[in-house]
Amino acid sequence: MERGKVKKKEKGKEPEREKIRGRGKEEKDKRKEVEKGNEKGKEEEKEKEKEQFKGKEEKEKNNSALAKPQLELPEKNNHILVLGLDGAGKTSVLHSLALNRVQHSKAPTQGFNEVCISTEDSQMDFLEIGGSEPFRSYWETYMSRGILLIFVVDSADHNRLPEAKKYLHQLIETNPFIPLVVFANKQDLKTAYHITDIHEALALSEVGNDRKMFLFGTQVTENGSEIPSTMQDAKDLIAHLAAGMQ
Ligand SMILES: Nc1nc2c(ncn2[C@@H]2O[C@H](COP(=O)(O)OP(=O)(O)O)[C@@H](O)[C@H]2O)c(=O)[nH]1
Ligand SMILES: [Mg+2]
Repeated sequence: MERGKVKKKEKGKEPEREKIRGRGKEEKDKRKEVEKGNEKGKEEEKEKEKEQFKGKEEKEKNNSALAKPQLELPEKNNHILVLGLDGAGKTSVLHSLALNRVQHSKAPTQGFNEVCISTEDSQMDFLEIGGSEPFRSYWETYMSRGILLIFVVDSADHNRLPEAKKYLHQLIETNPFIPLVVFANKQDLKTAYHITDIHEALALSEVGNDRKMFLFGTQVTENGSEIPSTMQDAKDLIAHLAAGMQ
């Protein structure tokens, strides 16, 4: 496993913003912007109601079949891809990285979730693709255009680790050089596997000698608290890797 030496930035120095564009049919108007600070209250309540309603609609739609959903597909290249099985914590991790504050996701991602993180000296365009069955068919499509793969696993979901491993290896086979950053998430849970076990369960020693690979133990715990230092380190590393791939 390779560890990158990345200069640590001063936390909280530059204001960061993220833009989130839900791309599912129902998600278009869902979330426009997540910003640090106060713009909560009433707006948030309204959004919550909307989300609940949309979630219901999506559920009904998806129950009918596992067919490819009708989605507006992101066209941009050079994305940092955020993939992994549903429920692993992709959205939570991504939003926490964007805000430097823990932010639990409120609903499963139905389709695409684009998040742009701008810092003083760089801009990173993340693309999360929903991890449930109907959306996995899009993963490979975006692999060839991605510059970095962040693969998130639920370290406590032991039963699904073989499935996660299968998808991960299928994905990286399609792009032999894309750097890989694995987040062994939910380390706060008592039953979570340690990162050395995750390394083994995902057969990370087999990802190829020509590929840069990094593994982080992550956790998204109390809403609003500062992200753990490992997540800050991961964010710095991702910025460094992404800059090298542009
Ligand atoms: N305990 C714990 N729960 C988490 C963590 N990360 C995410 N979750 C929860 O796991 C569920 C799925 O998270 P989400 O980010 O939507 O997963 P996604 O489907 O991969 O995007 C949500 O209820 C989150 O609050 C974590 O590190 N620890
Ligand atoms: Mg999600």
